[in-house]
Amino acid sequence: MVTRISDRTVGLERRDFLRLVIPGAVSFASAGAALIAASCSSDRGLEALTNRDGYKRREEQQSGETREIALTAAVGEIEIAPHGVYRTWLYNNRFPGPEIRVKAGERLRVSLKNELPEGTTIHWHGIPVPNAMDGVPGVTQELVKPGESFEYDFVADPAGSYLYHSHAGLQIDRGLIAPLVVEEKMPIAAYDREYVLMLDDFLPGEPKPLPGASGMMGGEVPPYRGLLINGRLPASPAVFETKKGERIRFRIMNPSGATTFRFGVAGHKLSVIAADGRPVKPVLVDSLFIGMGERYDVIVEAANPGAWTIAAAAVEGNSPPASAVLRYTDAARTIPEVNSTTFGFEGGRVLELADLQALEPVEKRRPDRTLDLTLSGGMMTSAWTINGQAYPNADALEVSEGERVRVRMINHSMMLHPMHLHGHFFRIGETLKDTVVVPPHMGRIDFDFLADNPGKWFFHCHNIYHMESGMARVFSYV
Ligand SMILES: [Cu+2]
Repeated sequence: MVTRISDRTVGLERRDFLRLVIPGAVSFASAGAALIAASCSSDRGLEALTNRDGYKRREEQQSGETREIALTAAVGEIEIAPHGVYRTWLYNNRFPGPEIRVKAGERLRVSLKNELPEGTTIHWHGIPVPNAMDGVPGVTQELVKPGESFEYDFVADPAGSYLYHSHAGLQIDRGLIAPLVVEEKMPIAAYDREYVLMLDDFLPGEPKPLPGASGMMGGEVPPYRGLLINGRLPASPAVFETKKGERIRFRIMNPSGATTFRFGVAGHKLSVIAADGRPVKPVLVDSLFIGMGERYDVIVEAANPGAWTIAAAAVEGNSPPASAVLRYTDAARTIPEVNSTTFGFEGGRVLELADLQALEPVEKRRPDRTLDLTLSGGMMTSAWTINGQAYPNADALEVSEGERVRVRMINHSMMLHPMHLHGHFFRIGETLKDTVVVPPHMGRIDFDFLADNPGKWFFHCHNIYHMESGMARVFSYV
């Protein structure tokens, strides 16, 4: 069965996605024995990157100023051209929310004031914060009620591309999403200018839980009205300027509610330099897949003057691709001619997980504990489950401090699941990430993490509709 899953001009089919993603996953699983055999005695690696000694250690790691930031979550209006003006929920009346940008080691004190009609929280996606700062209602804090405030306080470390967003219910699909950039003290690559690209799906009005599906897709997709880059539909695209000879760093982030994208820049290659904030050995590709919650940093060499489409096409669902424009300052035209060849998705090299090799040392010691997790749901039921249980009616995943935990996931459903672990980076293959897409139809992904940041850590599918319907657990070690 081959299902057409996105705009025809992109020519991406589910079959292609499976082919591209599964080989990497299989090689990680089968490489397990070799990894154990090759385990070394060094503990640097993960420990150097993660929050081994908890909050006290991180306080000591503050090496810069303290930044005080005020965020108000409130009802506001956004214009989504050409559709019109919508009332939605926003941080500081901006969509996407205001970028927070700090240097590694700076302390962030963010005061959140809730002027929404419902409770909310903020999660600092990807940063191994102290547990009490993690922003998961019912797990690490109570909902911040309407009219109340909460202060988040943590050291922004390590450097990388992150997100911040609401972790209450389906509020991500209201507009409560924003980029969080922690700049390196020493840049991981040379570049002349930088742009942040927020890939999103556009849902007017109130997000509602989805019913179970009985159709071929094995799961519902919300009634999105289009796909966005930096809050703009293709009819009114964001334009990113460059000059011939420049190197551009794009921080590509996917804070969307339920959309995995294939991303590319027509006429240009992408040199991938970081995955989920962690620097990797540069890999030159033509396009990449980015699931909900994932981030990739890429360098694009501006060597092909003109105006070019930056495209992000949905892997599931039927919305036409999101797009923006890369425009050389002396280009005659502002808007590229859109046709089937301008996306650059035909053929070419697509980033695979197995291509990613961390620049930092990664620990490969034998795990102390292995957990097998089966991801299911979507057929004849609205529940999405892990080992048959739908959160919050689900057991905690018990681990102990200091353990190396291996998580082996298999996806019995027909939709992909971007699984996100709070509070830690995990090792997958030769790299470190915090979110990884488990492919549909028996896709397998294994990862290892070091239980070095005590607390109750949410682990969940970052498709918020799956999360809200049960695909979540809590790793607990306190
Ligand atoms: Cu999911």
